[in-house]
Amino acid sequence: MRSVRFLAGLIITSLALVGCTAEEEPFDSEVGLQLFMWPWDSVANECEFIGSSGVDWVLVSPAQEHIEGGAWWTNYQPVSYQIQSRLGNREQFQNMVSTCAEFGVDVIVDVVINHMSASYSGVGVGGTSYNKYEYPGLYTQEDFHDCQLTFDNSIQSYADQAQVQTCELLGLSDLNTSLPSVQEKILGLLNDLLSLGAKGFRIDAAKHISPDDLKPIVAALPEGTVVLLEVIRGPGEPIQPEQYLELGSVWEFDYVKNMKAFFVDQVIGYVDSEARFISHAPSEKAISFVSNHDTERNGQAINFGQSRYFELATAMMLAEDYGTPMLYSSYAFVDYDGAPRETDGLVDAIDCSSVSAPKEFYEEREWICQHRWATTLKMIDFRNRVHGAPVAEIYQSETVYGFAREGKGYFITNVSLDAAADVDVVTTLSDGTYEDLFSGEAFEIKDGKLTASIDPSSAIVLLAKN
Ligand code: AAO
Repeated sequence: MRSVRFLAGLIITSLALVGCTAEEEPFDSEVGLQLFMWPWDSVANECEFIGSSGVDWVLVSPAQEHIEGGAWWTNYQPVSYQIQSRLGNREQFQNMVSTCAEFGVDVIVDVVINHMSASYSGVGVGGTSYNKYEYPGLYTQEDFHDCQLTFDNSIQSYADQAQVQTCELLGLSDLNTSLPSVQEKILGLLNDLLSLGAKGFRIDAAKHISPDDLKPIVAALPEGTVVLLEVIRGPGEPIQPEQYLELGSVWEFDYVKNMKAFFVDQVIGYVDSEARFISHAPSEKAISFVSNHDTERNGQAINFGQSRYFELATAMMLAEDYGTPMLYSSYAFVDYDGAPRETDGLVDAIDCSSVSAPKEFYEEREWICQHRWATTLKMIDFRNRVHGAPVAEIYQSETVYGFAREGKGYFITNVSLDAAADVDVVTTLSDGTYEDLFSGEAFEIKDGKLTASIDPSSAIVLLAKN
């Protein structure tokens, strides 16, 4: 099911920027999927499955030519705006986008436009010779910020807005995005990706680019371009996601932290939905997610190794009505830097076709294929079927959180590691026998109530029959 809900704020932005009408709504997709470090050919092969599972858009890793090296994060150090990376070339990118479009899946591409590389000299994976402040045919020294606010020009404090937006993130040469000539080059990249069929962008490190610098870039994009911004919510910081909402939608990092606190630490810090989302960006401008490639590495989120929690949290995200949910599909790693398996500098093809459930243990570099888990597929269907029904009858006890989607569905989970929980809860469902989407077991609803024992680390999910 397609919905008009996704990024309503973006629509308003687009209306303001380009004067389109509500009928020409730019992006109506509901469920997204980050395919972290997936090569273009593998995304193309997976798109039929992805489209049929009800996922509307995929977020792919940066496509720009990048520095050489074994770590996954070399993709975040561009050296030119050629579409040539360890994930594939320009032709493969275009083929991916058109194949996905055939199956109703839009491609959103991660773009690295805040900075270039941190290495003093080298040759990129597409053959471009560069040094930290010189990129032939693209940028020279004067296109970069020279913040002079810290001893090494690197960001030292997130409490200082000028540092964050003009000094170097992790020592990466920081583009002076206030210059119209730099904005033009960035627009060149974005328009090129759009010409290959991309639907929109994740703006990497958006926090490090002033909204004033981004505004003219976003305003110059064609009508309907999707803009999603990475602005990590940091407590007490001067730069917050809210400052970027007129440009597009933001990933809500507090959602991720709450999911981890709930499932991993068994801390339920909310009673009703208002309290639950109080610190969050408004739902219509937010992307909810369980993890991304940064948070699963920095301990802020549930990660692939906690696959049961990951499965339950993904289910809860799809069951509730906050934000636009983005699924995450990735590979197992032992050390922070570890990249997927590669041959001759290209990430090897991925085959998820045999995956249907989480495993307890994964080998290093094994693809997890979270988006193939049967419960996740059922929950996408659940989400589509309960669409428009408000959250009601929120129930909470020490380790249990449950809620109805008024008259259409019911979700309840017990996060205890070892104790079953007895519940007697109002579901808003009509009386009868229902099959739990999680276990396949039958549950009786009597007088609108579910009276059951919920196993530790599990959920009961019921869907109205009509
Ligand atoms: C690599 C090496 C570095 C080396 C560098 C240059 O690892 O050691 O210095 O090369 O040679 C990725 C990798 C990096 C990699 C980089 C370049 O993650 O390891 O560096 O490529 O190849 C900030 C930014 C945010 C950024 C995040 C990593 O604001 O934009 O750092 N994410 C994106 C990408 C990311 C990518 C880049 C940007 C760069 O998603 O994959 O880097 O293109 C606070 C702030 C956040 C800040 C973090 C940084 O967060 O609020 O804005 O993110 O600190 O630590 C609590 C707080 C929260 C705090 C958080 C910290 O939750 O509430 O406020 O803790 O964990």
